Amino acid sequence: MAICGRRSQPKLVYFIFGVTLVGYLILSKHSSGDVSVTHEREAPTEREAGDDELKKPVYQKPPLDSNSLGELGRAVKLNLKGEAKKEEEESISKHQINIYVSDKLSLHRRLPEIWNPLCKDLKYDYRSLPTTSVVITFYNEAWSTLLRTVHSVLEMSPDILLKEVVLVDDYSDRAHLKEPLERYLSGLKKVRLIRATKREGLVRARLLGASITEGDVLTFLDCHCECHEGWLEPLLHRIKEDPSAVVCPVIDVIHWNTFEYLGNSGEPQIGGFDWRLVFTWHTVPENEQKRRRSPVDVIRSPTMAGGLFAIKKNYFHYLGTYDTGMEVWGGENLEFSFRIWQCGGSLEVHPCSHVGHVFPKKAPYSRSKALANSVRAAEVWMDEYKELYYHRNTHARLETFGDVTERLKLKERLGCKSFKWYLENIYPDINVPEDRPGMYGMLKSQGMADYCFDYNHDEDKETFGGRVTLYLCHGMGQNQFFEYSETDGELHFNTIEPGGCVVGDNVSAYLTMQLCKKKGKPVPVDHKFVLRPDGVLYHVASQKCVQAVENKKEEKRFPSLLPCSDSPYQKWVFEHRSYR
Ligand code: LR7
Ligand code: MN
Repeated sequence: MAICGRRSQPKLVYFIFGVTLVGYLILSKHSSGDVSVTHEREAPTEREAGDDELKKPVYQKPPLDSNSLGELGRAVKLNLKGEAKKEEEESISKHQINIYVSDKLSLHRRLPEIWNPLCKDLKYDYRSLPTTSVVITFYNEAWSTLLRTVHSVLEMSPDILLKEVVLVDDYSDRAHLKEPLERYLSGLKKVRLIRATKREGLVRARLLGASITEGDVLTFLDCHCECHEGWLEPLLHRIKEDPSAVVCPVIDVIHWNTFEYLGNSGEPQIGGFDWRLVFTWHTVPENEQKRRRSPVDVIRSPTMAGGLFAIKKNYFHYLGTYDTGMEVWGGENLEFSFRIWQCGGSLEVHPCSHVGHVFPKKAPYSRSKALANSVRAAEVWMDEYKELYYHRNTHARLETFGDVTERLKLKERLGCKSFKWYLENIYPDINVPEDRPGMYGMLKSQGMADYCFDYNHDEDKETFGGRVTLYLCHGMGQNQFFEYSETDGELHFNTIEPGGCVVGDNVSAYLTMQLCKKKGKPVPVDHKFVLRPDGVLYHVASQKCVQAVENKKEEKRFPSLLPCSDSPYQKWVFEHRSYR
């Protein structure tokens, strides 16, 4: 890619909410660059020729060199030694992404074709689709992941639909994102760069970007994405059809270490949440499958992951954009999801729109603000259900979260529906815990002082089947948060969704964690317990009682099923505390 002379046009930009955000903006609307144009397909028929003309991207991808690393989304495995190995490791610890590998891949690589074959048959009336501005914010992103995102948008989006790409630098401090980036971008059509003058966090950075856009639709992307063929049309088409639809692409995984593109043409997953307000993925529920007439119809989703979606610009404003009291990272995705549904919109995933996202090994920067952001979401949208969240996250109730009166006024003004309505109509599959007084919190042994039920759930592997143990009570919820449902007789481990249930085994005497039954289905008999007023926890199937047992050899403690007695080791009590 040639770097052309810089033709920038500085311009002051005022943040819509009157904050002291002044950005420096590079506009390069000229066409330049010696990008090679290739025609790989056979000569099209006449009718298609018109279509092909309209589909023409801003830039064509350079000719395919299928031998080059990572082409077509293939995994890259370098057997590095010595200095190179060290460099690779350093790049991982700095970015939590293997940037050493990323740097070796083409910024223009192609992806494998992974969409549902039916998607290819969808026809769009390009002239009548709304235009879009793609907004990408970044904070200290590596060069190659950022620019691969930009090129991928330019090369995968029809020129007539893409108004511009607006990049927002959220006050990064790395040298490559300063002058070198400006120089590089000035050689690209339709790309604008704007800089925040302090760290704004992704919410305000996105709003800063949105405030200068000119397209009809805002499309947000993270700064380490790659767009699949045909990613944009379905989003815009759906919004044209229903201007109150907020539409997400299917998010495919780009592996942080190998850059393999892991997508598939099967049914995509949709978003949910658990009662700690953690975003979760789910398969499409039956009732939604029934509602859809075709595998290429949109899928309604209770929540979104947050980073990748398209929304009509004026509808975004109508809905109150974002909660500008949210800092850095986290919480805004659930807040926005609740708001979209409760205030009359719909949130959908389009199975024909695929975008890859590099999921880092772990968080590359501090995300400590996420808690306050989640509390803001809970306070504004969850009504009395916020208590379920606070029970499971004892720190949350004590967190200072600022002022939300403006957001509550917005809710009032828009006449938004209740959280109860949202749960019943939009997310009927979620388990709503009962949280009856004295039946949630840590489940503490009476005989074995200060030991509580504990389950170590490996969230990445979504492991079930492990043994429930006893561990020193810590009172912080999380691994020690259990809830007894009187209705079902189930002991829920409520930090995971779909919920974990404690299950007793007659033979081994173990209590293990299993996936709970689906909502509305009969309770399996080995899930059933009776919590008696005297603290005895009786397991119905085995007719035994739960006893605190110490395994001296292993120095471990377990709740186990033993014949009932009046031992204090068979007495349990729920305790709920708040700690600072
Ligand atoms: O202070 C910041 N300023 C920023 O501009 C922090 C971040 N950012 C940028 C950042 O450079 C990136 O482009 O904001 C974007 C999102 O940050 P990431 O990539 O660190 O977030 P993530 O991918 O780990 O997290 C997901 O959840 C976030 C909750 O706040 C945001 O909604 C992200 O956009 C979202 N990403 C996705 O939905 C992609 C799929 C991941 C999943 C699930
Ligand atoms: Mn991301």
